Amino acid sequence: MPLRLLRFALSHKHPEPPMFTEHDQLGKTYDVVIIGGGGHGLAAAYYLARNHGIKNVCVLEKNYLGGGNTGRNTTIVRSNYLTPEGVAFYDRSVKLFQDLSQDFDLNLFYSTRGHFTLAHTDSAMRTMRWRAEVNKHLGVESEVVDRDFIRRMVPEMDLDCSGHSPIHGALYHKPGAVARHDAVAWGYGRGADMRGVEIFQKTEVTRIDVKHGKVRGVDTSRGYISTPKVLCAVAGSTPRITQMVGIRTPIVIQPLQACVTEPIKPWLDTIIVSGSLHVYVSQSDRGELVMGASVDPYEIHSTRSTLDFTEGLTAHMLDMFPFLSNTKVNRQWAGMADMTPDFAPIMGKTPIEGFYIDAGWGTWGFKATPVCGETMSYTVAHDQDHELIRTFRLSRFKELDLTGEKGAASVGH
Ligand code: FAD
Ligand code: PYC
Repeated sequence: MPLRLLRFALSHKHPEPPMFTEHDQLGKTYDVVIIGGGGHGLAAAYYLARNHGIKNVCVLEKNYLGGGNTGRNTTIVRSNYLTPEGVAFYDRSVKLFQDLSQDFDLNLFYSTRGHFTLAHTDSAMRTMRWRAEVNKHLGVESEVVDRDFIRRMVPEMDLDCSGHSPIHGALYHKPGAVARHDAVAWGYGRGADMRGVEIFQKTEVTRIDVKHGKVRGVDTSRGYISTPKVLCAVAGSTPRITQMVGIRTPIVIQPLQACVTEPIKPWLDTIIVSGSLHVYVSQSDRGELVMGASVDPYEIHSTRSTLDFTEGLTAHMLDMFPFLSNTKVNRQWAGMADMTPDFAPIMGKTPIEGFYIDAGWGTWGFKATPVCGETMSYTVAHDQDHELIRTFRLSRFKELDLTGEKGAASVGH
């Protein structure tokens, strides 16, 4: 290797410009401690500082920012949900996404593509009509479309799916979009940092100090912090954290896997989801097909990935798009999805004073990142659940008052 290159390699004179400040030491006390440096934790920190002037806040991340489900998802953003409460909540998120690149001065590659949820049976068509009516009623653009419409928009698709499961029609949701997931985390992180929030990577919360039903502080891998308020935003690690404060939730952790192909020429400018075939796919700006399936059918707290998944997914992709038979899968991975029985999140205050939860994000939480930040920061600042999240309160399970969103989940489960 030429000596000149080696000198650059060994020099510390030209470090990469940091996205946010690296603090040497944890403070002794903060007004709010946020556990989890994924999109949700960072967004809550950003809006606490920006909307509520609460800046004595730290975000503790046991690995690196965005390394959890935020950096592992297939980046689909949409608001075509089933319940009126769900539609209103996710619609707010889609609206917040529109201005984020400008707010952050960072390109999030937010790209509105249109989103098809395919129906392969009469009963699926009924659910699509139901969703379309609820969506339209709340001002969200969704409509049931027929095979001709789908053929015009995606001429490459075999609408008979090789005879296995012919497509009857679809729910078409024009605002459906994709965005660059890491950039969302970085944008919120940088924005929070610029407003005085302290972010610590490689810092794990190991215990939560609760006395007489009230939060007093947290133990971390770098020492103790005293605080009256803790926000738990750890997705697939939620059961470990709720155990620390003695709260039970119905969350179970199931792996959700995804993969990308090699880059190929652009041919897919929309997002396709098939619940019956357990497939969702979009094409990235680099040309890769970004694809996923439903959750693995068992509880396991691990991010291992399997050959079974790739075989099942690619077989169903070929039912719809047989011309891809020579396309290579380049990478695959998994995240830990925090699944709830009704496919809606768990958000808000808890029976422990000063302990707030933002969890149950399963396979559907990336799109909610902005609205979670906005509503959870309000909830923490005012010690009162924001009106948009009341339907997601933890106590709904005890009250048997569920918010059933299974019919709007991205794939069959
Ligand atoms: P995360 O990003 O997981 O962040 C939580 C963080 O907490 C992690 O970084 C973790 O290291 C940290 N942490 C855990 N324990 C501790 C501790 N003790 N101390 C400190 N830090 C801790 N949603 C969509 O809307 N659209 C999609 O297309 C989509 N596709 C998906 C595809 C896959 C393969 C997966 C896995 C998920 C998908 N999702 C999708 C869901 C979405 O990714 C998640 O719901 C969302 O990213 C959750 O964000 P978060 O910030 O809550 O959690
Ligand atoms: O919630 O739209 C979604 C989604 C797509 C893939 C995984 N989740």
